[in-house]
Formats: sequence, structure tokens, C-alpha cells
Amino acid sequence: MKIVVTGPYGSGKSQVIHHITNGACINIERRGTTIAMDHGLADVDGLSVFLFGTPGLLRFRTMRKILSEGADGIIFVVDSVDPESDARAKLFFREIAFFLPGVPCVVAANKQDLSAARRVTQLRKKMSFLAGLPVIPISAKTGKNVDSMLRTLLYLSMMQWSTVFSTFAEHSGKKSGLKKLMKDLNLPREEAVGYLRRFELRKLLEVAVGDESFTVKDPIRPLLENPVLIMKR
Ligand SMILES: Nc1nc2c(ncn2[C@@H]2O[C@H](COP(=O)(O)OP(=O)(O)OP(=O)(O)O)[C@@H](O)[C@H]2O)c(=O)[nH]1
Ligand SMILES: [Mg+2]
Repeated sequence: MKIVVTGPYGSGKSQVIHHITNGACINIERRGTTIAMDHGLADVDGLSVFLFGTPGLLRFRTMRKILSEGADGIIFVVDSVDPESDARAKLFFREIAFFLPGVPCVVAANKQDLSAARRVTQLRKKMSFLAGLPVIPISAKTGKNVDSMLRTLLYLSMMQWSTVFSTFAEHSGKKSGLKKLMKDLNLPREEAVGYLRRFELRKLLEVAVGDESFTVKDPIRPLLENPVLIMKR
């Protein structure tokens, strides 16, 4: 899955990616500020999670647009400590909602290890645009709640694709799997191939030469049939 990590300047986006990937990530930065992107790959129960962190300075909007393209989920990081960051959070939230309409999003209320951190109810009051979204208190520094926050997002993202994913699981490894996919989902060939390409890129499945059949990776199959399993660790 492709996950974009965005939010205002200094809220802890790079630190979140650093924690999730155990440090196996890159951050193109200058003096501690991301100027191009963060990138890292994590494995969650066999699911490949490609993380893209955006720069938090307003002027890098084009970069954020490019990084957001085709994302399956959004981690929106806010600074629980700094009230001055709230107004910027609102701008960034509008921006990501415009780039990725309808894409599942969780809000990470970061820096909860600090005593000055505001509680989730306070943050909701100050940032009314968070209404209707899960807001999860985390610390990217200590790692508290980061894993469950990520799993919640993966669950929401997989649920959005649940019809397609259960059909992938059903026809995995079958002869003429593509034809069965087209029939079950009532899709023209190009669209069905488009789905295969999308999730081949995300390492969910392998497509045989000629595109006629596909195979879901073994450990992932139960997850595609029943996404809630990703929450049960
Ligand atoms: N105490 C504490 N500090 C944090 C936490 N997360 C990040 N920080 C600190 O906050 C500062 C900014 O963190 P970054 O991860 O660089 O934030 P960012 O959102 O990537 O910043 P930009 O890329 O400049 O927008 C750094 O000094 C971090 O060490 C946290 O959970 N707790
Ligand atoms: Mg950064």
C-alpha cells in the first residue's frame, strides 16, 4: 500500500516514518527540515507499506502533490504541543483533501510524550476540521501508539478496496484469473488490468506474463479476505 505522511512544518512527519521503518528510510533535508521527501518501506504482517513523507514548508506544494499521487491512505500529523501550528494544519488539511478526495485518513496527534501536549478533545476543539476522523494520540519519539495508528489506517484503506481485494483472493492462481476478475467486478479489460498493475506495484500480487492470471502473495491472502485481521496484533 502507498501511504502519504503529511501535515504542517515540524509536526513530526519525518520522525513518524523513521519510527515505522526502524530507521531504514531516507529524508532529503537541510538543517533538520525536509526539503524534498521522506521515503521508507515497512512490512506489516507481509503487507508492503510504502511511506512517503512530505515537506512541511508551504512553498513545496508541488512536491506534496507529486508525492500524494495514487496514495491509498493518509497519515495526517499534527503537533499536540504547539498551538501556533493549528492554523497551518488547517491549510495542509484542505490541501490533502483536495489532492486525495475520499482517501482514508487517520490523524496522528504527535508529541504526546511531552507534558505540554494537548489531549485529543482539546485538539478537536481547536481544529474543528478533524471532525469525523480518527485522531490517535501518539509519540513518534517513544513509539507509543504508532503501530496501532498505522494498522488502523491500513484497515480503513483495505476496507475501501474490500470488494476488489476479496475477488483478488478468490481468483488468485487460477487459470484465466483476469477474465474471472472482469466478470465478478463487471469491469472492462483495461480497468481490470489497471487494478492488477496498481497492486502489483504495491507488491500485493504477481501478474503472470501476458496478464491472464495473477497470484496473491501467500501471507497476504487472509488479509485480503478479512482486512480486520490487520488490527489483531
Ligand atoms: N518530544 C517529541 N519530539 C518530537 C516527536 N516527533 C518529532 N519530534 C521533534 O520535533 C522536531 C520536528 O520533527 P520532524 O520529524 O523533523 O518534523 P517534520 O514534520 O518532518 O518537519 P518538516 O519536515 O520540517 O516539516 C524534531 O526536533 C523532532 O525531534 C515526538 O513524538 N516527541
Ligand atoms: Mg520532515
